[in-house]
Amino acid sequence: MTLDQDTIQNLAAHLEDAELNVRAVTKITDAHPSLDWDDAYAIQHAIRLRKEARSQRVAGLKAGLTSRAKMKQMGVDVPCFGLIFDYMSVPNGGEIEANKLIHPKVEAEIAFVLKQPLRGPGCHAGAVLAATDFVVPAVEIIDSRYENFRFDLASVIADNTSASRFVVGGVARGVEGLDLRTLGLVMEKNGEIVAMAAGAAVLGHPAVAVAALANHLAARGEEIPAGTFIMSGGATEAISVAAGDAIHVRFQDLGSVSMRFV
Ligand code: 0L1
Ligand code: MG
Repeated sequence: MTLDQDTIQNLAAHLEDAELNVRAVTKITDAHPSLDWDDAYAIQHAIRLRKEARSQRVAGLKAGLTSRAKMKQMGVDVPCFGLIFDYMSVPNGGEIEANKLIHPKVEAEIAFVLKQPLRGPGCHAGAVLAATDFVVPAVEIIDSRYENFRFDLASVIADNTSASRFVVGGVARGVEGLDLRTLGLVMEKNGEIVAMAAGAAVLGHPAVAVAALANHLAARGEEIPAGTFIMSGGATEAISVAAGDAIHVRFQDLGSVSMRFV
């Protein structure tokens, strides 16, 4: 770590204010070029504490930048991990107020709910599947607090990996008999197909992203508790949306997820 506690608290306030005031800021590594990933996760944790102090609760965990399409889009080569809060949840088919977001994008994801805890190091996809209660289809709405989505990995981790809203839909299914690698998904924006992928786009298998999260937490002495909801990362590149747009994503075997931006 390179930052002192005061700087971590100030940067957490700066980034959370950007979210709450719907105002983009420059990436924080411009002013703090030595900021490393430990600093970034410490800032993310400080944002968590600020939200919890206002009675907002963690609703789940997320892996981000887990597909080649997203890594290429964002110019990075490793995943990142963040937190999903209760106020970010939008019902399937619901409306999202675009003026509460800076420059939202949507990405289709497979989400896992665990029936057993997962602990690294050495967690792997097989252990994730054995610990999975069910999977559900989901769409994450990301909204980087950085101008023009211009950031580096440390900046985006500190910004809670652009977490903003999420929609869960379709049907919940146990993983027996499901091949999450070949499970296809098609995203439509205003009735036009804008993205397609298969589960394997996420690190070869979406369960690998969940295992990577367990291993990441293990390095901090934490595990993923039973019952945790985990978004495994966008299978496609993220698609920009604005007021007036309708998004509909069909997932093979899992039903669909939709929302409207108003
Ligand atoms: O969910 C994610 O893939 C994290 C995205 C963070 C970077 C971005 O805002 O695109
Ligand atoms: Mg995502």
